[in-house]
Amino acid sequence: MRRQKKGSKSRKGESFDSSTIFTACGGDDSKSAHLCGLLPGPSLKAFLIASLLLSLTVVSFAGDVKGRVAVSGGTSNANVVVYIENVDGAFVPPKEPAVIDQKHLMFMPEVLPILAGTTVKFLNSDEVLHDVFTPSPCAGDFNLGSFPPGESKTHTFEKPGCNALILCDIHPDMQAWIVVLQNPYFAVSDSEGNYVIKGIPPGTYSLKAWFGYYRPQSVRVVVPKSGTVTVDFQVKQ
Ligand SMILES: [Cu+2]
Repeated sequence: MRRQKKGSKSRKGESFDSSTIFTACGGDDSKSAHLCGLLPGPSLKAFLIASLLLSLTVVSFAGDVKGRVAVSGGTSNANVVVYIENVDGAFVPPKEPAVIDQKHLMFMPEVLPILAGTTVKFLNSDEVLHDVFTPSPCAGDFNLGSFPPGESKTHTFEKPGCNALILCDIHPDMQAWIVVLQNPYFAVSDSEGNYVIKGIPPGTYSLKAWFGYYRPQSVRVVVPKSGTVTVDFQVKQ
């Protein structure tokens, strides 16, 4: 470590007392050398914390991807999931569950992308019984049974790449999709087809657009260290 003059300024503008650092870490004082690394003084601690914060700042580059999705033959451009297929790293699912409500005999939302490991809470805000189940093997082919108004049931979706079809055994017209993804860099298009994915680590990725039974689209995208890349899609049956 380079010796600093007493009272010199760090890069974060904090003043360090170099005598404290060198007393704790030996320097010219061989008697105290054995303490180095075991009992850092307050100034050394502050220096290490400042260095850590600085290094975190350096790696926090991120870019955005946005665009517009057109659904061929559709009456709306909503509910297309646009996502980065794979991003290096392990991502921790949110502690709070995602929510799908059942209201007016519909699942709301009808398309829900989630990070793998996320728990989904199914509410019943109607005045009738609902029964939530999936025939999708990747989601465990579960049936949560019927439950009355005001109650809820939960299920955790573990497998990335699983597109789970969610149905109600009582109302055959009810349908939703839960799209389980490897990372949190995803978005759902609004009725105009607009989407935006923010804060993506810079790199080259496969960007995908998914819409139910339509053919999935895939393009290569280079996410910059800052700024926005625009990618439009047209999804077809
Ligand atoms: Cu139902």
